[in-house]
Amino acid sequence: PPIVRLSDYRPSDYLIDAVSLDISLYADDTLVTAELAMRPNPAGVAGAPLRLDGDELELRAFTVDGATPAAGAWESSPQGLTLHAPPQQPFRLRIVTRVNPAANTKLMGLYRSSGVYCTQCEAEGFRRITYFLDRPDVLSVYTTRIEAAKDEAPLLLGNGNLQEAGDLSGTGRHYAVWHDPFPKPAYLFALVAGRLDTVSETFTTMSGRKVEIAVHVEPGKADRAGYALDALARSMRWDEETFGREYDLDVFNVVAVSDFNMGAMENKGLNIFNDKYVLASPDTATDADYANIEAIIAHEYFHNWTGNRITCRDWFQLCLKEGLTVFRDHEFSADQRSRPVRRIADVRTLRAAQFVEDAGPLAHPVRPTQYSEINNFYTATVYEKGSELVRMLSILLGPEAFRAGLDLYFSRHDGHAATIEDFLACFAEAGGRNLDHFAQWYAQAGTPVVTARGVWDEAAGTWTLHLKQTTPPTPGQTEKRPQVIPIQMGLIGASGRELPLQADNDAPLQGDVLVFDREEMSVTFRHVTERPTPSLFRGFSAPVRCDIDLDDADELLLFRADSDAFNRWQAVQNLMLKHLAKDVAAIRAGRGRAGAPAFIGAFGDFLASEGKRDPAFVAQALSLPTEGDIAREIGSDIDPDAIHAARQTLRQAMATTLLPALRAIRDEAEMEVKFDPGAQAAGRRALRNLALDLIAAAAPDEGAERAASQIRSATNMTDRMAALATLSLLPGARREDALTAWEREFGGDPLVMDKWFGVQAMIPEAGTLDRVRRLMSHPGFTMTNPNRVRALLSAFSLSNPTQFARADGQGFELIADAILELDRINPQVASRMLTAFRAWRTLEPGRRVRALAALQRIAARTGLSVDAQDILNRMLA
Ligand code: DPP
Ligand code: ZN
Repeated sequence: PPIVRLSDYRPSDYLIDAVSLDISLYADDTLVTAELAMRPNPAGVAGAPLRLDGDELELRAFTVDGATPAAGAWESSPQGLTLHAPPQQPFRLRIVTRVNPAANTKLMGLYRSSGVYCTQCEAEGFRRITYFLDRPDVLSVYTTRIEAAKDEAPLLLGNGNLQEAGDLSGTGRHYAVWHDPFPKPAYLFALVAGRLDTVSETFTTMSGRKVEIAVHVEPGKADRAGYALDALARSMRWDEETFGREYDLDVFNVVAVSDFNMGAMENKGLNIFNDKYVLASPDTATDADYANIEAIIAHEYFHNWTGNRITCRDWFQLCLKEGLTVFRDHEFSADQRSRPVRRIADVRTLRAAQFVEDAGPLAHPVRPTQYSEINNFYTATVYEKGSELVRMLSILLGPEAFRAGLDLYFSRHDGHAATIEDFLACFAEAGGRNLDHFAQWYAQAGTPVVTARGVWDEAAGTWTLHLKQTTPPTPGQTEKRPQVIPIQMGLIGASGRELPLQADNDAPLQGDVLVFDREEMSVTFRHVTERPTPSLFRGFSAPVRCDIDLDDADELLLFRADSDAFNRWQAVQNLMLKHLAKDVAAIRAGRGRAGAPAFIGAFGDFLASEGKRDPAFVAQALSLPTEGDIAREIGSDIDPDAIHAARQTLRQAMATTLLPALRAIRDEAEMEVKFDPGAQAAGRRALRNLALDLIAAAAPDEGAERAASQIRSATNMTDRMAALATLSLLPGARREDALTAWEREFGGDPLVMDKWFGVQAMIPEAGTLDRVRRLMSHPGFTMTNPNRVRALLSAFSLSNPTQFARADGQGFELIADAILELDRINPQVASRMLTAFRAWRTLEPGRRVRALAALQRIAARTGLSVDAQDILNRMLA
């Protein structure tokens, strides 16, 4: 496949000022008439040929200024249309294409989902609707006429505001004309036509304008749309209050569809969502679902300014909109819920997804410099690390300069397609500082490792911190340079009190942020009269790994006394991870499992003292690292069975020690009468369910009994699902009965059945392989729906390390078979599933050989999609 390079960017030779679309919808025979008002771009090459992008298109008619051009003057194929010598003054193209929405299983362009017509155009889906300059720096004003059968599609939605609607008498068809006054790139185009139920309300903006906001869902599901609507109104208010951003159209529509490749899409005024991130009721959605819905509704809404009003010049700048918008949705969730608890959850995600990506063959800079398939760059690095870079900017600049920089960005680039350089220039100007070195974060891949060593001179009353940073090599980048790393920090005295931070005058310390921007640095702090324990990277102030020589007593002090909640959590994680890594080594060396570590003793007091005050935090702190976390800590020569065994041992030891306290939590907490999806109540449920899970580890029979009874008596899906997850780890009739009962009760509800598929796919037992195979032929499962595929197969490949990476290679082969089947249906979903192999080189040699064999078998298939080939090429390089 051809490679696109950032260094090859040049402006388009032609511009499209206005687009008028007429789309006449029929399930397998839709006609699209596009009229494009075009002109040569003064910034382009005069007289250049015009090449419009296409993808699997069928051309029906083509005129230039009303006339069909001469035979040799143009050519077309399903993949493009070229006009060799276009007019050199404004001209109009009329293009008629025919598309088949019902046959579109790639779910890119115009397709049907449960009978609803919908579109997905990011990144390059618009070219599957009509021939176009499908690039984000070509901005046009769109007017869209949608026509469909009235009974099939009573609701017709487009971008912008509704201009006109009516019936076509005698045909059973009707139409609507939507006009979007804001120039936008083609990837933000959308339409929806179908039979949908609606919940709506009026939102009054900060300047007093009335906006009709609505959520549209499949018939019969309106009672599950209220939370999304509420989250939308809260997002709109928050963006006004926090960043001064006001909404700009008369309507804002959100539509939930059941077949969707990604989470959701920020099309102008018409966001289209995967229904998993809209539909919620206490009976069907867990607290995690509610939190995700709130975050994704906010994310897509926030794109209206960071993505739509200001878009990206080219796809290499994807992080310009995604990193910034993830940062904004993280801040929103932190304000709506508990800031430290959200931060812990976000960092867990970052480490589980991005750190792994950054350490393997798919590592790439936040702003990549080349791609062969852009869909493969909607990654944790672009999104999550991209967000961390914006967070570091806000830490380095401080809140006022950061806000001023953002205001400047909004005013200077509104209506334009911008770059990372444009973005950073606003902060450099507003903050009065040079950000050239900081910009390197966008260009250099890999996770820096910061080694920190402290030396206390008791007699002098000084403490000197020696810092060193290195970044391991990544594909195509063997030489790494030092980065600008903000270290938010504090020093804790032996008694647990915070010591004042007084560094030497020339130290790059801004408040409590030490700016570490070279390979090595030493900073001396004065007036350190007692032995300090450093608390570094408070709030996870930089996306790095920190190597620091703290012993268990130091970690326990931080856990007890740190004023930074994130680092209290981190201290517990460090204690557990260090212990687990040692235990894994012992198991592999045949030395048997370790005894209960002493630090467990501290957890009892913690539960008792803070369990009631901040249950969500306590639940986070006492959640063991995942098997993936442990594998990352160990880094290479991974044996998932040894990791599983070590983790089970610690889980049991913790549970046994804490058993009385855990039982007390279970027995004291009363079941809630009315479900409250808020963070406080969710925290109580999290702690109660963690207690259940631990009880099952210490006393399996008691745990199974409690879990089975909770499934029966639960008044909400969070408690029900948590109990099923606990029970799923306990082989026996009770588990199988519960699974059967679940299927009987929720068989008709695909999203709830996804939880059932997922929980079974994650059972760490040899029998899971056959179970997954069986479930693949369950009537509720289909390879054509991305949510089903992810619920069963991604749960298996990403969250069941002992079975996916079975020593006999059968787990790899199962997923390889699925990828080969899926690639013919939906390449985007197939290539995403391939990335489950991204850490294959870190496995112990036997499993590594098996993983390689599975990858080579996939690579040997002819006719593989570009998407899959791209991932394979990089993974096997
Ligand atoms: N632009 C979309 C989003 O992240 C892609 N799914 O919001
Ligand atoms: Zn986004």
